[in-house]
Amino acid sequence: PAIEYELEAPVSVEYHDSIGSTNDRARELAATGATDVAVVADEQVGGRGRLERAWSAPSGGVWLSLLTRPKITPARAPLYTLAASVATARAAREAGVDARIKWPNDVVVPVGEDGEYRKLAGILTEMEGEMDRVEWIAVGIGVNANIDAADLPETATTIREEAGDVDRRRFVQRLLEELAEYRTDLESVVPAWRELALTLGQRVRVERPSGELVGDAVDITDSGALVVETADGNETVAAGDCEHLRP
Ligand code: BT5
Repeated sequence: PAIEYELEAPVSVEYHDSIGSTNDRARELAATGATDVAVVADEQVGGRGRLERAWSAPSGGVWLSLLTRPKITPARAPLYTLAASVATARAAREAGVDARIKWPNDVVVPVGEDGEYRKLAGILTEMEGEMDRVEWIAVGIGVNANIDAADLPETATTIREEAGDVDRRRFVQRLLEELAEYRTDLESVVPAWRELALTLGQRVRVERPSGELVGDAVDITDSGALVVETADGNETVAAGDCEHLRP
């Protein structure tokens, strides 16, 4: 198989040369009661973004979903998205890419000084549970690794394009190790996130279920919500789409 590789990981790893979506496979595994499994694929033919968007996932990328059952409330689940973006940005930086994080779920490479960027990776966190307890969480991480940028949407970039190909085995291992560390100390991700954030200090437009918000992104909270300073005071946004505006 194209990507079947042995690695020392803190979880068990299931490999696929080609799959619909690693997040769908993680859901299937969740239904069997499994936990601490990473599903990794060379190619996805039905990759998903947030809100039913399609995610391009040709051969050569790092398409990974980690299924785990942390003892947390759903309110803290967004911290897993931040943890995945920090781990991904750090691994990409070690590969020589100027990776930064755009709230909430994008790892990007800045273009110029205006908060513009190209997208290198995206995170899709899905979960099931009750009000007070997460039953399982599937953290989906899609990294444009050893792929020609021409094979992806125009707004995308790849590790190949920015710095040359990476050893995907080591990259995946690195991601899983860092995610395992946050498992025992989830809050420690917040300061790490701040250091890599491209969004903080930007003028932003945030689309959230209750409507649009324009202001300056000034911080994130302990649970990973974005703090936006508007003419009417500060507002925190737990989830939404965020666009960087020109100053
Ligand atoms: C995301 O959604 O960024 C989450 C992507 C998560 C992908 C991983 S791969 C492993 C796991 N299995 C899955 O099926 N999914 C996860 P969102 O923020 O909604 O961004 C989606 C948008 O990014 C699309 O509408 C496109 O505009 C753009 N896009 C699609 N493919 C891309 C790519 N490979 N690189 C950069 N941008 C892309």
